[in-house]
Amino acid sequence: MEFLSQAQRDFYDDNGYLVLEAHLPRDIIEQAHAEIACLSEHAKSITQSDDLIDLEDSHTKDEPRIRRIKRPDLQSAFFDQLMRSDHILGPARDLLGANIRMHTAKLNCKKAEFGAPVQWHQDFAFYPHTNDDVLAIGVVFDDIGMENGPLQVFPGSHRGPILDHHDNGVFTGAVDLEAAGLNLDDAASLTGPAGTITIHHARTLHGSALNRSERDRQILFYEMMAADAFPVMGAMTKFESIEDYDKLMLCGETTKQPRLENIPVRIPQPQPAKAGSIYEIQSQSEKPGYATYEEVKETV
Ligand SMILES: O=C(O)CCC(=O)C(=O)O
Repeated sequence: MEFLSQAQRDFYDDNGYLVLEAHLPRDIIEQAHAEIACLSEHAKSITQSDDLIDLEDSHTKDEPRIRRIKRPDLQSAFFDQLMRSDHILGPARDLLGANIRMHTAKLNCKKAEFGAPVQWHQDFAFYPHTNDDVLAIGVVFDDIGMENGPLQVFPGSHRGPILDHHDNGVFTGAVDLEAAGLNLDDAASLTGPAGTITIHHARTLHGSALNRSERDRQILFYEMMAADAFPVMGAMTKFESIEDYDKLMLCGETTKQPRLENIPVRIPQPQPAKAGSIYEIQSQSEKPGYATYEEVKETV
């Protein structure tokens, strides 16, 4: 083990998630906030989500409301370097081995006063792979408590099935907890101060509520996998060619030999009419889930 203790590794194996409190130094958090402010400027010039930014439904140019900064690693050298640093790859190597490829990166802003929920889902339902050495590392840039929409996970769900993420025969990326026999009270809430990192397995069922508080909850998710995990046909993994796929390597050696494991998989197809960010995909789900701003705005 390079960074994690055996107890932390065992906890991750048993529960499908791990929290490393106050893992990043203060100066990185301060710099991250400055970068986010810079990348957010673009929202003032757009009225619809584009390749750089996903907007809340309530967004206007005068009152910009950013839901997600897309591919912060491509928009900012700082976020690219952070992804490649030992702060992130140290724990990742302990869980995935020496050879790691990135999947994607996204900064979910969940801004104060009604940053959107992310409905319950398993990442593996969006991007099934030949083995499940696949995870997401969340870098927490604001203090997170119960009031500002912490990431919530069902411990041990990474060992269970891939649940139904379809509505009316179309992939809509959300799970109905009750239909799955689950109770919200059994979920763990991943709270902690700015600088904390969360790690969740791609099969772990997770989501997060509307941010009803006056404090932002910004988390940057770096998704990655063992280099020998290859996407199964129909997965929402994007790359143009095998050469491009190899450019996604974060450390170690690439391979052309997928490791095949006997794991549960579902195919996220057909895609819904509005394919885009998870927020757009899940907006087409009819399943019950976390309350949205549209549902609560009359009461606040
Ligand atoms: O922002 C969150 O709380 C959850 C993020 C997530 O699961 C996703 O973007 O796929």
